[in-house]
Amino acid sequence: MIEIDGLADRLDLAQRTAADTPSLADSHEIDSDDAYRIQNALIGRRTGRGESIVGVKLGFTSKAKMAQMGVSDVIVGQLTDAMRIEDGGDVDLARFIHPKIEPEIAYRLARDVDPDDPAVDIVSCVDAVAPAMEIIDSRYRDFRFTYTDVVADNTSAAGYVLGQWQRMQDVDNRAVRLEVGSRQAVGSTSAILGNPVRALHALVDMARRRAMPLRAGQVVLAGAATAAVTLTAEVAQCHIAGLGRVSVRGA
Ligand code: OOG
Repeated sequence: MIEIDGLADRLDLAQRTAADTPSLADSHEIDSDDAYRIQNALIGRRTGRGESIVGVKLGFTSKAKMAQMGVSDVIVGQLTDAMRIEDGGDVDLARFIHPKIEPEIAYRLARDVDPDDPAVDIVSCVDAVAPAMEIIDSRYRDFRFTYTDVVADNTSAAGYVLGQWQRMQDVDNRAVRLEVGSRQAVGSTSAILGNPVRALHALVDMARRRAMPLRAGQVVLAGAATAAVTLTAEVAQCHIAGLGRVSVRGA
């Protein structure tokens, strides 16, 4: 039997104290179901402290990310209100262990989505799309983890920032540029599963398998379009052609 609560406590403490922890896989045999149970227990600790769930995020939806991290299957994590950073705002780097930042597309759900309904059309439930960035901060030592480790660790989710919402539209094949100080990563939105809209379909699939509710008003981060860049005490900004720009400043 895996100690779901004990492992969730270990990851929760690592996040709250910004102190890394060894990979769970070094000492435990964890399967995907256990990993999502640990993730839910971890989120339960956050909601128990008054945070609310405001959305979901997908990970490993691009080849660049799969190659960077050596993992090759889509994962899903949960976003809470405490992870939100205002566009143009400062982000205190001392909160994190070894933060990185990624350029993303965000979708907004205008209606609840029932993943068990075989006729569900998630795209028709989305009313807006925005340029976004996600801060990831693996709680594992040296950012080294297995697939089940990263799922248990809420897919490294640590922070997110949203630009201006735009009407829902096809955002395939848009140039993406992430700059952190003088470092940059460039790519295209089509790096996200061939078209970021596919991330929405992948999400319905995951939500069905994991009994994960998808509610009106929630944000969906579709996954990084490029490899992640280390976040330092500089301005990080992301530009997506036709959608606009979003920024934060590491402080
Ligand atoms: C896991 C999170 C990956 C993405 O967009 O692919 C992710 C990690 O690399 O630590 O969020």
